[in-house]
Amino acid sequence: MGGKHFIEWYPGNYGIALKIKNKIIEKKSQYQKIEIYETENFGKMLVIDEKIQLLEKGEKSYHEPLVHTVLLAHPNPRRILIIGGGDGCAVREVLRYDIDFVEMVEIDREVIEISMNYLKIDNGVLKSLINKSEPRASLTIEDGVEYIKNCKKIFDVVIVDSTDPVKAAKPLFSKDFYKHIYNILDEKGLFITQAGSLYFLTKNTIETYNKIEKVFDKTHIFIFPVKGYASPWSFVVGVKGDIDFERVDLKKAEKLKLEYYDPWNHRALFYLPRYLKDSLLSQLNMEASFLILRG
Ligand code: AG3
Repeated sequence: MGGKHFIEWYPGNYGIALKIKNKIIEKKSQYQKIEIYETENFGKMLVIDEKIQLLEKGEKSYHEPLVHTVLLAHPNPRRILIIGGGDGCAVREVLRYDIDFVEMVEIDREVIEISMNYLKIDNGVLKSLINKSEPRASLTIEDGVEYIKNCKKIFDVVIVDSTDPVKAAKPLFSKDFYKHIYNILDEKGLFITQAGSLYFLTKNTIETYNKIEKVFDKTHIFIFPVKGYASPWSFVVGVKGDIDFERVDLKKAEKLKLEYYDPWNHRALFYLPRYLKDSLLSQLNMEASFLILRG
């Protein structure tokens, strides 16, 4: 393959490669190495510690299933918390709803600054968080684990938009952290996290599911094809109280004009590949097995 390219390697010597025009910026923050490239066909690309975080043309294939599945399934999502998401795309999607407030907690200020100045796909939301000019949104620069431990507020939906479970993001995949999330949710609440590539980071997917399943009243797992990641990518949803995550509000969905996630086909999310069912079934208790199999 001629020309300059970027490859993210996954376990199994499997990689995702993109032709690039040039590197726009590289910066080492206190926590990680942050890079932005201009790609040939997908606009800008954000890379953290050699791992592709998003492609400008395609990021919605990740942020739509991450945000809209839970916001359309919750009967009245008013108070939202995002852990991570420094590029501003998740909060941009959340602000499309009629909410009371969204709070974003990001550990790395540099991700926000670089995204605001070089990526610029957040619709100006990051600037409004910093200027405090969006009354419905606020930003805290803090480790999500610490924040949640000391948090006295109550939320309807918690979204974890993190990097893979290494370095600073590792504790965001712990059972302890999930317990704290459960505690800051109202009596009815939803929690969602990305859980890695189903085929290439399977251990991450299964472990995340198993931990959340021990803490939440009901747990769902779904996969989605994401541009720029080794798809299918997995997401795990924890339900607290009486909410049916298999139903979404189609009236609300109408106005959103989504590109990738189709709320009219929400149930399709739960038809899992045999591969995932088999891996989960070999490790789960009977009740959870029933849930997985019923699809
Ligand atoms: N979410 C990043 C998901 C993990 C990507 N992992 C990988 N490429 N190995 C955060 C960025 C999007 N807001």
